[in-house]
Amino acid sequence: MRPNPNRARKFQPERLYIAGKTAMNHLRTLTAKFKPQTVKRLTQHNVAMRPVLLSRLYSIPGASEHFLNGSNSNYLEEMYYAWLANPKSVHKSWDKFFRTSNVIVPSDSLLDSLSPSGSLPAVAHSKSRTVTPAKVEKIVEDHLAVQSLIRAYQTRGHHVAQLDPLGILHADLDSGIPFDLVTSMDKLGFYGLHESDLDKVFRLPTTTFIGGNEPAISLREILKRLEKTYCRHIGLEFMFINDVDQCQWIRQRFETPGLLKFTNKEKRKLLARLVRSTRFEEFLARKWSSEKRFGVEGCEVLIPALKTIIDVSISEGVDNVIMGMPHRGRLNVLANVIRKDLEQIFCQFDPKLEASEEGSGDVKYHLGVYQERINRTTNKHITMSLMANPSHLEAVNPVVQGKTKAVQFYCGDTTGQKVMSILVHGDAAFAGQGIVYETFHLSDLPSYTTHGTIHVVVNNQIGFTTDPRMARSSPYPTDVARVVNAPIFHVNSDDPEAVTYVCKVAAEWRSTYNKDVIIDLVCYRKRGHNEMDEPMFTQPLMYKQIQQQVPVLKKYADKLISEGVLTLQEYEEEIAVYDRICEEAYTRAKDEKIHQIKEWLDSPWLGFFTQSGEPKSMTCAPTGLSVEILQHIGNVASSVPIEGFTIHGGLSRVLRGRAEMAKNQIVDWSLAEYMAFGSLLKEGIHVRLSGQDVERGTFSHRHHVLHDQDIDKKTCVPMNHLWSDQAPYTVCNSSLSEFGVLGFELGFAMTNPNALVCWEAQFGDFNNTAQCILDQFISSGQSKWVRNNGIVLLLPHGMEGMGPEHSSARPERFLQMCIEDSDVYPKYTEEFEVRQLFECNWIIVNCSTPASYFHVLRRQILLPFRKPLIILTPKSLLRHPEAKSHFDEMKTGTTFQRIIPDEGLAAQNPNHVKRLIFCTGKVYYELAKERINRKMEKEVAIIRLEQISPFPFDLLKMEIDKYPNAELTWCQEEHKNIGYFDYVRPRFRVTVQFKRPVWYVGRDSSPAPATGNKNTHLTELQGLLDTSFNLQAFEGMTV
Ligand SMILES: Cc1ncc(C[n+]2csc(CCOP(=O)(O)OP(=O)(O)O)c2C)c(N)n1
Repeated sequence: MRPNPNRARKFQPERLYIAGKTAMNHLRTLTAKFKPQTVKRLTQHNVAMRPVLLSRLYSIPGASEHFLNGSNSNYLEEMYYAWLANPKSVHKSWDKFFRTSNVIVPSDSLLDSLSPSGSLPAVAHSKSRTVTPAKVEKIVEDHLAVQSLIRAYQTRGHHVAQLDPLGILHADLDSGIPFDLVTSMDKLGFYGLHESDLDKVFRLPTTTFIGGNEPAISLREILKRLEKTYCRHIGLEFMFINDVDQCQWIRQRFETPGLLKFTNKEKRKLLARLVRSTRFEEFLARKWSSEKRFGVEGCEVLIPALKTIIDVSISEGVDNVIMGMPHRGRLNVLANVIRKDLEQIFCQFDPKLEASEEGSGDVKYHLGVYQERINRTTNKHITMSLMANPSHLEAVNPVVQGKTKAVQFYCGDTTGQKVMSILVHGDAAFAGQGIVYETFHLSDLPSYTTHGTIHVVVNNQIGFTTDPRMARSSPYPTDVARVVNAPIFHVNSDDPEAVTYVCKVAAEWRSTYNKDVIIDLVCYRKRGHNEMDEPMFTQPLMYKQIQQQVPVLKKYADKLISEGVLTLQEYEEEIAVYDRICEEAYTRAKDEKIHQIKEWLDSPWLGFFTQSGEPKSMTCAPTGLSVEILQHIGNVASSVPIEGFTIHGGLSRVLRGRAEMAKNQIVDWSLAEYMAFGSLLKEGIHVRLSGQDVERGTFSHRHHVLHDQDIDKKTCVPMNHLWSDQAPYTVCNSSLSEFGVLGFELGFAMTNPNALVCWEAQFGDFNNTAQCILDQFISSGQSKWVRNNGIVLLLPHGMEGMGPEHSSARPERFLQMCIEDSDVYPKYTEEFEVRQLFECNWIIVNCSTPASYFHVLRRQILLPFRKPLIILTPKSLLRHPEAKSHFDEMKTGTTFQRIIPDEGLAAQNPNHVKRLIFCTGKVYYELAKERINRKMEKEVAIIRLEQISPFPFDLLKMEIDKYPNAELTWCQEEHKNIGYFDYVRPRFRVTVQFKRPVWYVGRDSSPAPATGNKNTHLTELQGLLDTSFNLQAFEGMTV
C-alpha cells in the first residue's frame, strides 16, 4: 500500500467513534459529510416515502443543511432501525448506505450466530418476527460501545503495556490506568456493558484487524486480543497520525492474529545475535575491567534490533545504510552490526599504541567507520557507515541526514529506496536536545528529506544520574516525534521477539511510506553511566532490582531450550564459538603497533587523495576564467531562459541591470557569485546553496529562483540553464534552523569532494545557534577524525547601524579557533600559500570585492584538499557603487589575492607614506572615501586583508617593508574585543619582529556587537575615521 501524494484528504469514519456517542450521532455526522451526489440519489429514492421531509428540504430558503442532517435525523433513525430489523425492508440505496457507511452492520451470518439470549433478538432476522426499538437500540449501543472500546485500546493501550523489563517503572511516567481500558470487569460498565456480555458476538469495524478472517467475535475474545496487541510487551502510539491508510497499515501489522510468530530458525538466529551482543561486552569487561566503554548491558537487544532493521531494509532494496549514534553500545554496534574488525576495536584499548596520522584523534566510542561488505542474510553487497560524532549528544543527527541526502543525490536515489539512515538515541538526550526537533523538521522538506529515518531509542530510563521524571515533561522521551506524524513503537527490551517484530515492521513502514519511525527500546542500564560509575548513590532501589535481573540472553536461551528450539549444549557451543573469535582477535590486536586513524574514516573520498591519503599536489590552478565564459554566464544570469514565463517588474529591472553590467564587463556581488557557481557547474562540480531565504537572498540581491507571477509554484532556476552538460545546481530555502541546517550541509559536504556546498546564515550572528556544529565538527573535525570537509559558510557581516543582532558574524570566534601559531613567523617555501591552507583547520576570508569573492569560491574547489571556508559576506556592499569588479580581475590567469595592496598615489611614492592602514572588509570603502575627502592619498596607504586566516604573513611583510617610514595601524569597524584585532595583533608583531608598533583604530570594547542607536553608530564611525587620518593620534604613546 503506497501513499498517494495526490490523494485528497479523505473522510475518516473512524474518527467519528467517540466513546459514549450514539449511532445516530455517528450517522448524522457521517451523512453531513456524505458526497452531495449520494445524498441526492438517496433523496430521489426516499422522498416519496416522506413528502414532509421533501417539503422541509426545499422550504428552507438558502439553507445549506440537507435533509439527512440534524433536524431531519428522526427520519434517518427510523430508516436505520427498520434496516437493522430487516435490511430488505428499505430501499436498496439505503441498504447500501448503511452497509458501506461503516456503522454497525449486523450481517445475516452474525444475526444467525447470535445466541437466543444474545444482544440481537432473533426477530431481527425475520420479517415474521418483531423487533422492539428498545432492543435494537441496545444492539446499536453495545456495538458502538465495543467500537469505542477497540478505539480506546488503539489509542491508549500503550499506557498500560508492560514495557519496563524491571517491572518497577512506567515508561510514560504515569502509574494511572486510563479509565476506558478494561483492565478489570467492573470497567465494562463505562461502556454500558456487563460481564454477562462477554460471550456475545460483535461485528468488528473495518478499523480493526483483531478478528483476522472472522468478521465477528465475542467480547471476551475482543478484549483478549486487544490486550495482547496493545498491552503486553509492545506499546503502540500511532493514532495521532493524520492519515487513515497509515493507521490501518499499522493496525493490520500488529492486530492480525498470529503475526508475531517466529520459526525455530528465526529464533536461533535471534539468540545467536544476542549471544554476540552479550558476550562482546563480557569480553571487554574481562579484558579491560577499568576502561570506560559505555557498554550496552541492559539493552543487549539493540544489536539484533539494528540487524533486523538492516536485514529487512536491504531485502526491500536498500544497499547503503548510514548510521549515527551516541556512546552507549557503540563499540558493540561497530563489532556486531557494522562488523568492524575486532582487533581494530580492541587495539583502541591499548594506551601505548601510537597514532599514525597527525591530529588529536578521539576516544574510541566517538570514532566513525565505513565498511563495504556482503550482508549475510540477503547475500547482497552493501555499504555501511557509522558517522564519527562528538560527545555532544544528538548533534550528529542532522549531519547523518545531510550525508544520507548527499549519497542519495549522487547515486540518483530520489525516493530513498537505496540509501537510508538510522539514528540511535539515548532517552534523556532524545527528549532534551532541541536539535532532535530541528532535525525532525527537515525530514519532509523536498531538498532535505532522506525519505524516512529509523530512530532507535535506547531508553534505559535514566540519563547519567537523572531520573526521567526530572529530565522531561513529556510522558515518553519520544513524544517529539509526534510533530512529524511518525509512529512510535515502544517495546520491552527483555522480549527479543517483540523487539525483532517491531523492528521488522519499522523497516517495512519506512520502505512503504518513506517516513520516519521510532522504536523505543525500553530497557535498563546494567551499570553506572559508565563502567566506573556507582549508580547506587542515586538510584539505589532501581539498582537493587537491576542486580536481581536475569540477563535477557539467559532468559531467552532458557525459553528456547524449554521450547525445544535448541539444546543447552548447542547454546553453550554458540557462546564458545564467539568467545573464541574474540580471543583470537585479542591476540592479533596485541601485534598492532600503530593506530591508523584513517581506518576509522566514515566518509572516504575514493581517488581524491593519493593511496597514502596525501593531496595529489601542493598547488592550486589559477582561478580566473575566459572572458567568453564570464560573458555567457552574465547573459544567462540576466535572462529568463524559458519561454512564456512572467517575472515581476522589479526583477526585470534587476535583470536589465545585470545585462548592462555584463555588457560592460563589470560584476557586482551577486553576478560574481553567479560566475563562480556557474563556472564550477560547467566543470562538473555540483553546487548546493542552502539556508534561510537563500533563493532570493536575504537582501534581495540573488534571485536564483524566478517565480512566475501568474502561475502558482511555477519557477525557473536560470543557473540550471547554463550549459547542456553542466552539473546540477541546487538552491534551497531551508527551515528556520541554524544548528540543524548547518549540520545537514556539513554532512552533505562530507560525501563528495567535487561539490561546492554552501550554507548561508540569514545574518552572520545567527551562526551562534549552530555553535556546536562549528566547534565540534567544522573547526576540529579533521583533527579528531582525519576527515576533510570543504563546506562554505556565507555569513553576512558588517556594522551598518542595524543594531546589535544584525551586525556581527563574530569573526573573533572563528579566528580564535584557528590553529596557526600566532607567535611564529612561518618558514617561507615556494608552496607557501597552498601549504599554509593545507595546514590550517579552516580558512577565514572577508572579501572586499566581487572578484575576490569569485576567486575564493573557485579556489575552494581547485585546491587539492578540502578545508572549511568561512566567508564574511557583505550587506551594503551588495549594492555599493564602488564594490564592483571588472572582468579583467577575473579573467584567465588571475587568481585570488590574499591581500589587496594600495595601488594609488601612496604606492607610487612609498617612502613618503606616513601611515599604513590595514583593514578587512567593508570599512575599506569608508576609509578610502575619507582619505579622498581629506586629500591624504599620498600620506596614507590602505591595505586590505582579503584572507585573514591563514594569515598572509609573507605578503604583509612585503607591504610593510615597502613603506619604511609609515606608522602601522589596524583599523576595524568592530569593537575592540570583537572582530580581528586580537588575532592580527600578535601576527603583525612577529612580522615586524616586535620592532614597530601596530596601533589599534576602532570602536572601544563592548559587550554587545553593535549599538542599537543609529546616531551613536555614526558618531562611532566618524570617530574611527578621524583617528585613522589623524597622523598625530599615536604621538608619544608607547605600546
Ligand atoms: C549535549 C550534551 N549534554 C550533556 C552531555 C553529558 N552527558 C553524557 S551522557 C549523558 C546522559 C545521557 O543520557 P541518555 O540520553 O539517556 O543516554 P544514556 O547515557 O543513558 O545511554 C549526559 C548528560 C553530553 N554528552 N551532551
